[in-house]
Amino acid sequence: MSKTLPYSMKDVHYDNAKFRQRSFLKVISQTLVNSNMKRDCAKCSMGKFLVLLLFCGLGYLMLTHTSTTHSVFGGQEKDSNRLKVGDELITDGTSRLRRFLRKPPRLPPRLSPDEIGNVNKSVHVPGKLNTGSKWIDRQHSVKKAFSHAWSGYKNHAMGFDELMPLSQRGMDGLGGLGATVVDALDTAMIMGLDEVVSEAGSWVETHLPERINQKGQVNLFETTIRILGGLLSAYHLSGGEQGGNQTHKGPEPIIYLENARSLADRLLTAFTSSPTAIPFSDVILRDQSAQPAPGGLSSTSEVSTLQLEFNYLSFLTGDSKYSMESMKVLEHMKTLPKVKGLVPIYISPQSGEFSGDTIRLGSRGDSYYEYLIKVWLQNKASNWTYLYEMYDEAMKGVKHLLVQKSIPNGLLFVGELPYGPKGSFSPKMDHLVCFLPGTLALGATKGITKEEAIKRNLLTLEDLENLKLAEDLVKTCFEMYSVTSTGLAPEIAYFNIEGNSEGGLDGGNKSSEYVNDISIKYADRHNLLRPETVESLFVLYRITEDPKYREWGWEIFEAFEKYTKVDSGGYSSLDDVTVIPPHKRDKMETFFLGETLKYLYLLFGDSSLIPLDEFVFNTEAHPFPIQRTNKRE
Ligand code: DMJ
Repeated sequence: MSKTLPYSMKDVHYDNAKFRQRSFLKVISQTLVNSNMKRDCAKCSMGKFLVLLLFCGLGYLMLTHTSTTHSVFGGQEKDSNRLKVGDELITDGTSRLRRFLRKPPRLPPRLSPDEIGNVNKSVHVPGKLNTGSKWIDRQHSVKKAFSHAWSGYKNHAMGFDELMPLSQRGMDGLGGLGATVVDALDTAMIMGLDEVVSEAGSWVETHLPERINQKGQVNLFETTIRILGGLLSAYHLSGGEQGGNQTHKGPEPIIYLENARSLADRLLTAFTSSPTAIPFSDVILRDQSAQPAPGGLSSTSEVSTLQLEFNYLSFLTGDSKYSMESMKVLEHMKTLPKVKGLVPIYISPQSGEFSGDTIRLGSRGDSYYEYLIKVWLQNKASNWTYLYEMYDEAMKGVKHLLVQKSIPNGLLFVGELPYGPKGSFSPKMDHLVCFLPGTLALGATKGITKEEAIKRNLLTLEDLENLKLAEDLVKTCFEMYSVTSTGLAPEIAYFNIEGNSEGGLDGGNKSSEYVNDISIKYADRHNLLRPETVESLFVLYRITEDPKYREWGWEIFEAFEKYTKVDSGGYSSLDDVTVIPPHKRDKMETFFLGETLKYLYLLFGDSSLIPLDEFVFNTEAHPFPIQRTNKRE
């Protein structure tokens, strides 16, 4: 494994002083230098000397003048300031002068040439992103796709977890709680599809309570992110928090909250029956009991991807038990040994320790990293700074240990350490890892636009580095689609690196610039309609406002339309994305309606719809409002 940083500041050319917060004295001295005062000083006349004196006097007055300034991140204040986004400091003139005299000059967040271009454009006009009928039309196409997916499900599989679009029937792969109904519900609300909301909502009201009481084994994580998460966001979006002022068709919002609570009361047994803070992986709903997965271990990502949902439920009900139990997991994980913030993908509910050495941001690891920053963002009022610190350290670990560049054309990617930090590096990247660009961008600006964050001087150099990494990685994720014949990504890609070419097929699109950088193994050629890349495109678009992310999203959407649409209703997974026509697989995952189409719809729509500084999306794309106050106590 290369010891040099594959991704480092050498790739970021920040060299623009334009946005520095400069001291007034510096402004004056630089003005003098720029106007050749230095060169002319030798022959300085008395008049010029007086002008110089005047400038100095003015400078002193400005320095000592009392004023309100925004806190600034950077230099020595970086760590303590990082957590104070938006705070304002009142400084008095004397202390300001003292600071100026004592401290070395604070490093400004410098800007790359690209950034200079962006920032120099005219001031951001709200809504300017969303003009143009092209995007309205494209957003409408996504809505039509959702209706087509829903109609297939409704006609052939209503009440089952998933649609089998080819055989036109349903299957229960997630425990039988009607997962597609609940996963799709808030997407329909966001799209304003009243009829779907009404159909899905009535099903929840009529059937879900009984299912929750009577069904058997369910996975704690899947049930939390899809069902509990879907119910909670439906409650919010239907106006539940406005005291029954219903904003959508369907049942009274309280129905969603009651179901959420009844389900969560059962899911809690996974926590309470474990001998440690780490919950068991499965719950038997009708028995209200829990059990470990076969083999005894839980996935790291699964036990650490429950907190947004349980916290929000505590907030809504005023009952702290949900939040308390789920947060014990993260509080415990804080104490465990890590490798530069990175963690193994298994953990034991029996011992509470990590198990094995495998480190990756793909399956079983992914949303651990996502929830560290999102739970912190959701609960700023709780001051859980340890979460931000864990996230920050982990992202440094990612950059040092997992990010490399492919050959011959230099795509940045996130690989794996299957045998821990002392073992060899694997250039394997699951499509699941493509959540990371979005998470990195969100962690950098905390949901506001990059332009706004720069204007308010809120970004540390680390934030800018993470944002740059996010932009590079989302390009790689997009290229994982572009290199294939179908324009759809495989489940797993391998990147060719110096001294390690894994072998495998190329994607089949010979005209792609990166066809020699990416290999696909025979067993990994399938596509499950996953959302991670369009999720990151959506977040990157909202944050950078760069229209290329919308164009990339549109290309992906068109490929889904072309190759996965089933005439009789629904969309199918594919067996092989490298051949045309691809063989269809008889399954439509619930997250195609819950996540993939929702993110595409939001990507093409107005940025005031579910703003990223006011909502946090759970890992299944269910948006919860960010809590400004904490009702847990
Ligand atoms: C979803 O259930 C969630 O996004 C989860 O975090 C990862 N896997 C699927 C989508 O690919």
